[in-house]
Amino acid sequence: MVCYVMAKMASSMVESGEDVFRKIFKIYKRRNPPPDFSDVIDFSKGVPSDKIVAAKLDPAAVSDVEAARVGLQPVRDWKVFGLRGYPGFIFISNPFLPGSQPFWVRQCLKTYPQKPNVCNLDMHMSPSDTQDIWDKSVHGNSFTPSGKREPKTLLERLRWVTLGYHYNWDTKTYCANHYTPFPADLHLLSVQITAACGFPGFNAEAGILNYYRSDSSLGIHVDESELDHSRPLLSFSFGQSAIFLLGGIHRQDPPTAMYMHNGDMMVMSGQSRLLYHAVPRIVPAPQGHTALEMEGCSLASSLQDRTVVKLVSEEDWAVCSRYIQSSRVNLTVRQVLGPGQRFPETPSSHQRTNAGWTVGYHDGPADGENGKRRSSCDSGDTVDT
Ligand SMILES: O=C(O)CCC(=O)C(=O)O
Ligand SMILES: [Mn+2]
Repeated sequence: MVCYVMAKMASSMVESGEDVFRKIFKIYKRRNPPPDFSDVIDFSKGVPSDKIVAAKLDPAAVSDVEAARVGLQPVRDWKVFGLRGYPGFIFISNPFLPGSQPFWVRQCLKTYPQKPNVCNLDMHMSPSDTQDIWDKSVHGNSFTPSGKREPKTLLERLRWVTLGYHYNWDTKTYCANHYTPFPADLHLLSVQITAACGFPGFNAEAGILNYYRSDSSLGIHVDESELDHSRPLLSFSFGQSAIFLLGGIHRQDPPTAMYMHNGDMMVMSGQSRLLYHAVPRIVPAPQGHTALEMEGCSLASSLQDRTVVKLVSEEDWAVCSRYIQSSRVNLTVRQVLGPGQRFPETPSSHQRTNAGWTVGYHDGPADGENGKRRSSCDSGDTVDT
């Protein structure tokens, strides 16, 4: 049945000029009438699906102590899945230890948006204004100098943050001279996960955080700006759930829809490293998924000296937990350069297009119904997916 629908879509594309991926993206994005979610794969339910296949990890690559230091369960306990037809795609259903996630959520909301990292607000605000996004949002008064009420806090207006080699949304490149140190804690987390997935020696060099509200979406794109595509791309999801669409190498390949819930992780590697993907919709987290109990933090606190994961204060957690009750944070980690590789001399010379169609990248989640994406400077210059 699904195949029949897809075939119909492919043939109607010729008439409408719209590719299959975009059609399915629009179906899942639609509010009225809401789409049928029954085909969306939910790895957390362990629902048998003929699309889900076993994925093999290397549990010996990461000791239990090393895993616990970054807040992960022992690798042998991870619930890991692959997808038929997507070699190199690995889905890990929330591998975090109870109580360790508040730390990573706090890093995403409080620490990583800090300078010298770059965020969307920098594009039209002065460095002093974007200096303390967290403090200004949590403690600042909510009134502008003119006495008018500020509609949103800076934290609520945050849409993306870049780490390490800062992605240039306009040229769609990374470059050697726009680099700030990659967060050591996130590097370690990424190294442990990639080692368990069979990629020793991963070097986390660039990160993109996307902040989604309940009406945000992320356009169809391929992550191909990194110079070494043999290295995997990691993706972490916190807070509300997303419908994630994973397509093929062509826009007319029908994508597979899956839920990404709080704590879930994806690894895109091998033949699945350069596939089209998108987030058409944010959906409410299933009951209990974001209720990250604070008592679990005592586990981290008893190991404080040896762990990367630190105790989150109740005050900070109150802000984080309120945020993720209505929003989603996605964090992707990328290795940009292969071993010994350097950036080409001319910054634009590694931009690529494929015959007949330009491989698009995205410029952060877009809000609302219009199906457009935000430009890097948030100027209203939008790009259609
Ligand atoms: O939010 C997601 O799950 C996807 C993010 C993504 O594809 C990206 O940042 O490149
Ligand atoms: Mn992507």
